[in-house]
Parts: sequence; structure tokens; C-alpha cells
Amino acid sequence: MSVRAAIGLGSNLGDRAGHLDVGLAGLAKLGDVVSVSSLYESVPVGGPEQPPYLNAVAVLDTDLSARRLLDECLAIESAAGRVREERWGPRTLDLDLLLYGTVSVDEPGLTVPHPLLTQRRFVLAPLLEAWPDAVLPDGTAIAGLTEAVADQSVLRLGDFETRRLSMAMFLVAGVLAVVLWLVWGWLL
Ligand code: A4P
Ligand code: MG
Repeated sequence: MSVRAAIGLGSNLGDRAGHLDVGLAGLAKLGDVVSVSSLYESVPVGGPEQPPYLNAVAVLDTDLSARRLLDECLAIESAAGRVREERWGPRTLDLDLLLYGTVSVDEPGLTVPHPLLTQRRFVLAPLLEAWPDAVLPDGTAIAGLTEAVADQSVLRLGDFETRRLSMAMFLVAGVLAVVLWLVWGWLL
């Protein structure tokens, strides 16, 4: 039987949006992606001084166990060039298993719900957008947790599709400008 899970995606190195795209493409192979939040720009929480993050949350229905899902997420991170240097340090791609249905897991190397979920606006804001009626295993609604973290700086950007569309329009405009410039030169 499939379980609805939420995965948090984060990146603050290199082509951040490109890394999140790679993460999302990898997640699509692990189940049915039912919802993806917008992208959120967020101030780093914890760790050394580091660049701002792009964060998002994907919700998927999966037949994988929580352990297998996390292992697959770690493999996707590695494929995106993730190198672990220090805890909470900068990274090309971070995938965190936030929720796995309403199941609680507390094993070596796997804690679900993610232990810092309730303290982070960069997780709660996209999670609420992608899965508005999500609840913790104890029945607490995610919707009720956001007020306590409202002071953390998180900015909602456009969604994945809008961003792809604006990149395509930017490219088309660039090509048109070059063509016009060539025609202009040829006419003169
Ligand atoms: N692990 C256990 N449970 C989980 C779970 N539910 N999901 C283990 C993911 N991993 C889980 O993680 C260390 C180990 O945690 C994994 O090997 C896995 O077995 P890691 O990714 O190697 O190290 P990390 O990410 O530096 O540590 P941690 O504690 O996972 O940090 P977080 O919670 O991922 O936070 N600020 C902003 N604005 N945006 C961010 O995305 N991210 C972090 C990292 C810090 N500050 C941030 C952001
Ligand atoms: Mg992590």
C-alpha cells in the first residue's frame, strides 16, 4: 500500500534551481509526485556563514519503505555532487524526509518526522503550500505551526513551471535580439 511522504529540497551552491530540478526528477522515479511547492529563497539557519538557500517541498505517494526512501534520497544527493563537509554546511542538494504518512520512526540514521521540521519556516511554508492538510503523527496540524516561526526570513518565488517558462522566454528574446542585430548590420 502506498504512503504519502513529504521531502524537503534545499540548495545553496552553484545552480541552485538546477539542483532542485535534478532532485525533483530523481524523486519522480520513487513514486507519484502529487504536489510540488513554489521555490522559496531563505536565509541560512545554523551552520557557518553561507549563501542563501532555495528551498521547496515535494509530496509523493510511494510504495517504498521510509528507510529505502531516505537511502534513495541520499543517492540522488550524491548524484547532484553533494559533498559532506560539516553539519549544516553549504550544499548543492539536500533532501530531507520530512513526513512519511503519520508514521514515527526513530532509528539510527533515520528520524521521521524530521526532528527540526517544526522549528523551520523554510520547511513549514513550502510544506503547507504543497500539503495543506498535513498532520504530525500526534495529530498536530502543520497549518498551526507556522505562526511560531513567522520571524524567520523566507521569500516565496515563482513555481518550477513559471521559472522554466521565463527561462525559455529569456532565451527566445536573446535569439531574436541577435537576429535583429545581424539583419540591421546587413541592411546598413
Ligand atoms: N537523517 C536522519 N533522519 C533523516 C531525515 N528524516 N531526513 C540522517 C534526512 N536525513 C535524515 O544529514 C545527516 C544524516 O541525517 C543523514 O545521513 C541521514 O542518515 P546530512 O544531510 O548528511 O547533514 P546535514 O543536512 O548537514 O544535517 P541535518 O541535521 O540533516 O541538517 P538539515 O536538517 O538537513 O539542515 N537553512 C536554510 N535556509 N535552508 C536549508 O535548507 N538546511 C540546513 C541543513 C541548515 N540550514 C538551512 C537549510
Ligand atoms: Mg539533511
